[in-house]
Amino acid sequence: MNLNELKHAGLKKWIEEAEALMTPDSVEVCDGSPAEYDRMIKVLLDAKLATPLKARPHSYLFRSDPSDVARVENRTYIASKSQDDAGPTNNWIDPAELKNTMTGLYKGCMKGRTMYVIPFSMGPVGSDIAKIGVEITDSAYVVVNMHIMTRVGTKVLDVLGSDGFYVPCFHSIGKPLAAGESDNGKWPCAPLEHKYISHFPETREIWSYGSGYGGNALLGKKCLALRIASVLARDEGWLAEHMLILKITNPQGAVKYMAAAFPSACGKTNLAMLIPTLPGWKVQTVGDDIAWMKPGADGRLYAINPEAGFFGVAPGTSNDSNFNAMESIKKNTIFTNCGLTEDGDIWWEQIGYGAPGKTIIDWKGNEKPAPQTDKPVKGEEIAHPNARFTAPAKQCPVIADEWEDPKGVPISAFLFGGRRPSTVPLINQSKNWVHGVFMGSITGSEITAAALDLKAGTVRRDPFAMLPFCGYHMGDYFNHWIKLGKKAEAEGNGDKLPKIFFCNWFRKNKDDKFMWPGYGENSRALAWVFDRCDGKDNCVETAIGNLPKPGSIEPPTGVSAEDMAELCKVDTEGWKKEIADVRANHYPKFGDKLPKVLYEELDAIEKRLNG
Ligand code: OXD
Ligand code: MN
Repeated sequence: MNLNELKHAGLKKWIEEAEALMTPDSVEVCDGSPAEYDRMIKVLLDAKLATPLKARPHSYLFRSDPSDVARVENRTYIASKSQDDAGPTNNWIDPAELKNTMTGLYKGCMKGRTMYVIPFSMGPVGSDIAKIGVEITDSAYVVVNMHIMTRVGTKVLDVLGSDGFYVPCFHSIGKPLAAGESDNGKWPCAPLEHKYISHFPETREIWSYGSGYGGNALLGKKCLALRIASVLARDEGWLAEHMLILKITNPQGAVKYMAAAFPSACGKTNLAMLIPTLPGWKVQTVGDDIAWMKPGADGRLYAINPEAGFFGVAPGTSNDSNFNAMESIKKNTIFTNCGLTEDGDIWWEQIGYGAPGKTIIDWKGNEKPAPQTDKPVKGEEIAHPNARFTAPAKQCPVIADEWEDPKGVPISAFLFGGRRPSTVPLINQSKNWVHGVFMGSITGSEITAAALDLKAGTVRRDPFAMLPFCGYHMGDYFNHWIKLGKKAEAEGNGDKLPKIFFCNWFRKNKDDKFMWPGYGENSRALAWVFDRCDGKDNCVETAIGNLPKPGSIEPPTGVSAEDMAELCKVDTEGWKKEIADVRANHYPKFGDKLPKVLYEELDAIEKRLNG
């Protein structure tokens, strides 16, 4: 599409200003067509950045620069006018200063390249809950990934009209090309000290520079759908959350939808696609990473998945851990930083089988002996531990029919969880909304000896799994949740709000062995939650919440009755320590903005534990 065909004068002006600053050789407005996708792939093949995979139709492997393999949290900024609005858990730079620095970097940054303009919708095009963004980028890799992860193109411009709202997103890999120069197989990006992933919450803008990878570059995902959207949600009275959305059907055919927040790498994609071991139960997927939720006219919270694809962590994904993900990536998939086998397929650690053939190319492009088993060898990984697949959500065999319903699906339950080897029970229902917000606020994973910056055994808190993704002060964010509950109650809709649960699939016994098998067996906990939402008599009230009544969750094979009892009991001493840790080390981080009712909740639980 030609720039002059754009109906939106503000958008046209913004693009022209970007062109003048970044001086690309040409500008293309993306139409989102399959032909455009194929043309971008050709550009990437010609630049020797993409490798076609013989074993998977229409699928390609990319190898990034070893310095550009993950989100860069220490280069990610929330540049609100006042530092206090960004809060103590976000990096902050004054917006004028940051724009000044980045304008310097953007000057001439697209020389020798094409500037692609990607109009995209987060959420079904035209949905009341959806939002439009426009990303300007000089990376064809970003264009193809955005094609899969969002809805791109002319249809989005039609909804935008001549004066619609969009979130403007600048992205450059920060590697201009000299005359006649080509990438020639070398992933283009800027050095770490020049990388910036910046958010301007007041003006709803995103400026990213220097990285071509994942959440740093596909700006619809973490940048728009979480950091900027969390600010929009605060201002407009809805929720933008780091949550999967699943549909669960019981043997009688009744349906509920649940949304769950876990810190990164706790198995959200696996839970969203799980195959229940409980006979007669069915789980289907609505989303695996992000949920946008708005109160509907009936007082219930309706959720959409703003994304159109899965950007999943590859290592660890196998037919055993996530069969449906493996089925989703059989074709039309982009792989990044995976191994390449002799027979032209991808491979990664814990894929379920050793690599076929004699040799394999690792994620750095080096030939290695093909591993006989899929066990990871620290520091010698064939696939980078954060290697990814980008696959269309519609390819998931268990995608729910209504996953693109513009009005969203009504949520019955929220689940919060992390990796907690001790203390936190398998599943626990909050006593009320505020207690549920308390559960979300103390979510986190216990760190292992592998993490260098904290003492093993301490809990790295990741409240609501939003710590790296909240675009404003986390204390205000907790308050936003509290207010949403109060408002629903004031309107007589308190009982329509989702019920809130704390869960933990990662309890260990004294021998450091997992007590719960997880994966498909988690359906047992989901079924209990389902029945809880219907008010079934399957719980006991305790000091820490409503726990499963003995016998209400049938233990899976291999879990003894004693272990089951242990998984579902109150560890009074453990919880006293937990409360003390939250009081001394966690809540004070948020200063005056920590809602008082959460301290009151802490006091109340402590009192019950001592009582
Ligand atoms: C992700 C993350 O990539 O949470 O989804 O880090
Ligand atoms: Mn995520």
